[in-house]
This record gives sequence, C-alpha cells and structure tokens, in this order.
Amino acid sequence: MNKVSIIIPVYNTEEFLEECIFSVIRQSYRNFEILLINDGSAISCKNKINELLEVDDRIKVFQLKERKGVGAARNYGIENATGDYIYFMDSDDYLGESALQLLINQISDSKMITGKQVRTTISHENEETATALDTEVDPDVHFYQKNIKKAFKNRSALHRLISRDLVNERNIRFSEDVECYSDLSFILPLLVNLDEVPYVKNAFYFKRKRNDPITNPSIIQIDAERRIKDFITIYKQLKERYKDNYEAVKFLDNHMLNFYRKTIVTFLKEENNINLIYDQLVSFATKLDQQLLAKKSIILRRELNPLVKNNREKFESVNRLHQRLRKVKYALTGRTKLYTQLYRSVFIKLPLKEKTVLFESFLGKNYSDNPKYIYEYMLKNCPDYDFIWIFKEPGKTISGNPKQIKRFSLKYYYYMATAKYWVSNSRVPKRFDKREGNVYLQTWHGTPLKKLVFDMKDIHSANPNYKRDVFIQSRRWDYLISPNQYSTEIFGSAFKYDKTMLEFGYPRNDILYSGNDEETINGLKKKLGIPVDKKVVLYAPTWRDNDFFEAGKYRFTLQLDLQKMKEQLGDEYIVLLRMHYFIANQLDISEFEGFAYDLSTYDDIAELYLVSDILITDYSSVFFDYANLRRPILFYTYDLENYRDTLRGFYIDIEEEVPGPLLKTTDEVIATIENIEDVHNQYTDKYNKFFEKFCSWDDGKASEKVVKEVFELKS
Ligand code: C2G
Repeated sequence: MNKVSIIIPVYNTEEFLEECIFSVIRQSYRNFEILLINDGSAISCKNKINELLEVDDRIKVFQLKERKGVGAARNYGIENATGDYIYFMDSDDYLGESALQLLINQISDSKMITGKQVRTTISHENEETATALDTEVDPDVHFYQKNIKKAFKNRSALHRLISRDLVNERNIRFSEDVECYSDLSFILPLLVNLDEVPYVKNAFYFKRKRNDPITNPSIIQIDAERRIKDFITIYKQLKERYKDNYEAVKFLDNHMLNFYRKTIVTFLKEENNINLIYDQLVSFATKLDQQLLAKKSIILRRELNPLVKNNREKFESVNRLHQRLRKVKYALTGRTKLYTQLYRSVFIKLPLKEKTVLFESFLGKNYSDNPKYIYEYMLKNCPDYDFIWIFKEPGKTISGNPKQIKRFSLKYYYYMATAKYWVSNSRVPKRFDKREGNVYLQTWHGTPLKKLVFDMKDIHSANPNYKRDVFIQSRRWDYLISPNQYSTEIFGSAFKYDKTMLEFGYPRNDILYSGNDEETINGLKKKLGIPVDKKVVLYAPTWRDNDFFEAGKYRFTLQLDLQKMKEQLGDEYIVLLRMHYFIANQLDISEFEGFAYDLSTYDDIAELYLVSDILITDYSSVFFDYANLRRPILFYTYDLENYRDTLRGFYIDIEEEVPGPLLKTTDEVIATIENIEDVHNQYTDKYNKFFEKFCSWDDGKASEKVVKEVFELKS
C-alpha cells in the first residue's frame, strides 16, 4: 500500500498544533507517517510537540537547533521521509477526514495530485463546512487539470500528494534564502516536469487565516519590505533557472507584475520606502521579458521602463504622479473614499480647533453612556469649549443645544479632522488616521464579562479581521476610562493598551447616585410614558456573535414567553424590553400593549435602570452598572453553554460570582420574580462581594474626575 509522509514544520503554533495533528490521526486513510519538524520553537511549543508525540506512534519529531525557516524545515522533512508520497501541511491548518483517502484513490499513475484548500478563520469543531463535508464524501467527484497553465495558478506546496521518487530524482527542494514564498521555488520545478495535475475537488484542506496578525503572525502577515525582497529573490532565482522555458517565463513574469501592482505599489505610497527597495526593483525589472511588458498597461510600462533603465529620478517622478492619480481614482470610486481622501489630504491639514470636542456614543446611535455624562459635566463647567455630537440621525433635543452632525457626512469628516478632542465609547473607523495634536478619550462601554479582542481565540463575529482592526484603532487612544481594578487589568491585555488609564469609575453611573430618588424616578416614568404605580422589570440581553444579517447588524429572537409573564405577573408588573444596539430586527410586541414596552431605541439605558425594580439580563455588561443600585438582578441564560464555551468565553465564573440566580426557562423567571424578596436576600453576601469588586470606584463623581484629568479647565 502507498505510504504518505506528511511533513509539518512547526514554529510557535502550540495553540493550533493539536487540532492539526488530530485531524491527520483521524484520517480514514491510515498508512502514513507524520514528520514534525520543530523549527526552533519556544519551549511552550516544544512541550506541546512532546505531548503529542505520545499520542500516536506514526508521529516522528525532528528538532532543528535554531530557526531555519519553513523552506529549510520542509527540506529536512524530505530528507527524512520514507513514504511513497510526500505531503506538506502547515501546523495551524487541519484536514477534512477523508482528504488523504480521496487523493490516494485518484492519483493512480500521476506524480502529483491536488485537493481543495478552504480558507477558514475558526477551529475544526466550529467549522460547519468541515463537519458537514466529512459526512458526505462523494469519492467520484474529481476532474483532471489537463491544462498545465491552469495548474500554474496554484503556487502553494500544501495539500498535494507528490511522488517522493520524482522529488529526489530531480533534486527538487525549497529555497532556504527566503522567509516567504519559498513554495514557488519548489512548485515551479515540479510543474515544469509534469503534463497534468489531477485535482480532487472534495478532498478538503482547511487553511487557517490567523485572526491575530499582531501577537501571532503567520508568514504571510510579516512586514511588507521583507515580503517584497523575498519575492524578488525567488523570482530572480527561478527566472535564471528557467529562462529557456517559455511557459515558466510567462508565469513568472505575470506573477511578478501582479505582485508589483498589488504589493509594491501599495508599499511605495510612502515615498521614503523607495530607498528601502529601489535596488531590488531595478534587479527584477531588468529581468522582465520586454515583449511581455510591452503588452501591459501604459501605467505599468511608464513605471517599469525607468527601472529597466535604472533611471531613479524618472522612476521617482513617475511614481509620485501615479500615486497621485491612484488617489484621485480611488476617491472617485465612491463617496466614502472621496471623503476619506479629503480627510487625509485636505481637512487634516487645516488648523486644529483647540477647544472643540466631538462626542459619539454607540456609533452615533444615541445620546447616552459615558460621553453623555462627560458632555453634561463639561456643558456646566467648561464654558469656553465648543461641543459637537455625532449622530446617525441628528435632530435630537439635547441640553445645551450642541451642534449635531450626521455620521459619515462631509461635515463629519471635516470635524473629525479639525476637532482637537474625540470622546467616544466605541471604535472610530480605521480610516481616521490620528493627526498630531489630537486627543482621543476612549471611554469604552462596559466592564467585560465576555472575552475581548486579544483574549479571544476564534472570532465568530461578522468581521474576521476584528483583532487587527481593534489593534490599529486602539493605538490612537490617549486615555481609557476603567470602571474598576478588574477592568484595568483586562483592558491592558485585551486591547494591549499601555497609555493613561483613568481609574475613576464610570461617568455613566453618576446618575445612579444623583438621580436615585422618587421624584426623579417618577419624572422619568412620565417621560417614558409608563405607569407610575406598577413595578418595572427591565429585560436587557446582549447580542450573539454568530447570529447576524451582516457586519454590525445582528439578530435577536426573544426567548421569554411574554404571554405567560403577562398572565402571571401582569397585575403587579410591566416589562421593559431593551435590545442591544447591534440588534437590527424589531420585536413585534403589539399584542402586549400596556404590559411590555419596547425601549430598544431609547437613548440612555441608565434612565431605564433608575425606573426599574428588577433587571433581567444574560451576558451583557449591564449588570455591573445596575449593581450600583443594589437592586435584584436575574440572569436569563438559556444558552449559557454555547455562549460561554464556544462563542466567547468569560473572564469570571458566572455560576459563582454573579449577584443573582441563573435561570433557563420563563417559568423559572416568573417563579423567581414572584419570590423576589427571598431570592434577593439569599444573594446578600454575593451581592456585597460583587459590589466591592466591581462598583466600589463609582461614587457619582466620575465625570468630574475624568474631565479634570483630560481637559484644560479655567480655574
Ligand atoms: N446596552 C444596552 N442595552 C442592552 C445591552 C447593552 O443599552 N440590551 C449597553 C449598555 O450600556 C452596556 C453596553 O451597551 O453596558 C455594552 O453592551 P454589552 O451587552 O455588554 O455588549 P458589548 O457591546 O459587546 O460590550 O467591555 C464590555 C464589552 O465590550 C461588551
């Protein structure tokens, strides 16, 4: 039977390695050896490798003394392989269960066969395609790439069964001169030796797109200068070797020009970068096939011809002009791009308005949260400042009558560029580069229960680039407000934040101290249009990362049985329903008029806290704030296991630490409310501990303290 040598270089991938190895061990095809080449990993990864070595006797481990790079590690694997076929895998990827079997079934006399690579950002157990596909394998589905030109399109060495004899006869090896793109040096020599490459489209290989390019980058995520130099090195080596093979020359030149257009041009947006790579540019340009270049666009030719002639001055001036043209072209492709370009090239160069503060809460959705209370304090105490609020829908009635501007309008871009201060409780879009002199007060919007950013493993939300994006955005923060010691520690690690932390409690909770009296509460009830004589239950759940219509628009299905609640609690209580600001669908509660009120679009949840006697939530940070009132809190956690164990993970043990019961059904919720005093009393000790840990910085004066720290006040 045909034995497969699976070669896996390992470099600091302990987080993913187990999943990778188990996906191989689980293969329905069993005749293989696994060669793990440890390419100088740190000790934690070494330990993981040793642990895995015990799992299956088909695993062999080879230790390279120091890091040699993926090319060298794979070559080492080739030297030590004993199988009929060689198969390369990366240590952070995983296989569908029948992947090897399907390749073996179809390879017959061919020297190489390929399967399908699927990009994924998450783990095997969560990868729906992986699980679904494993169960419905159809061994007959395959076709042959008779056309070798097509085969050239895939330059990855991964997920191919390759005859070991062929590799050794032709002495085909990976280049060890580069960190990236060494695949090309291996795959091109193979392809020029073959007439056809069979392809099995349901033999699946899951290629992980790492979600953390900051702490744990994959090779392709390393810096652009290195990648450019490596690509050019490989290009030149191969070009020299295959200069007489027309197909290979065409492939290499086209590849090089595409790379130039995509990666090099972007790199050269920064004018000084030319100094870093100019010599390399000349060295590849002089190797290009001139006839092929002559067929390319005028823009490309104008840029490359000076390089061919090594005329640096000319190249620089053409590059400058073309970069400008590209900016104009970019700006003309849509309003957002046009405004962004204006922000960057015009607005940001205007003088900074030293005493102007821009406020935004929940992406412009409402007038609320920490920014609201900071603003209200400033309104009274900072008469020399100008205030601007950003809203999705301006036209709100707000004390002080500040200027209101529409989010993403031209004015918004203008003020983002010219206001010295930004105060926001969530992220500001990536496109707003921070200008010199800008002061950005990030207030954030809750004590974290759910794991955040760099403390998360898989990302299930609609944006797979979440970690990278938050990293870029949070570099711009100058101040971050922390509500308690616990959050200070988490914000440090989850955001990788190391600038000023304002440890004063939350400005948004000031009102829970200044407004916790009957007169204010009754006034608020009237404003809300709810009965003054009924007790109030507030239901404020959070959102689910995996239940969305599109990025930023999430779905919520109400799991509380309002009919039952109305029947059993309706005489004494009303219910306020408050969905998270990400929830895009509207609840239909028309049949519960007078009992249930949908206050999802109401501006400020703090006012809802004040009017309510009981809070029901789930994994939302609302309970950390509500606890300041020392009123009962119930946790309706019908999906606890899935939410905690798969979607997010928590920082605290919710079953141990929270100051109220975890409930799974409407009946339990009703029974608890009917006995609320007893239940609340049972939680006295827990409540006190909880209050001490999470609420002890809140004293009704956080806004004042924050403002005095960040803004210059007239004494
Ligand atoms: N919120 C609200 N109504 C809800 C849920 C939340 O008004 N039904 C507001 C509260 O002010 C809450 C904030 O939005 O504190 C954040 O909501 P979470 O449910 O905690 O979720 P998320 O937006 O993911 O933020 O560190 C905190 C985390 O980032 C959580």
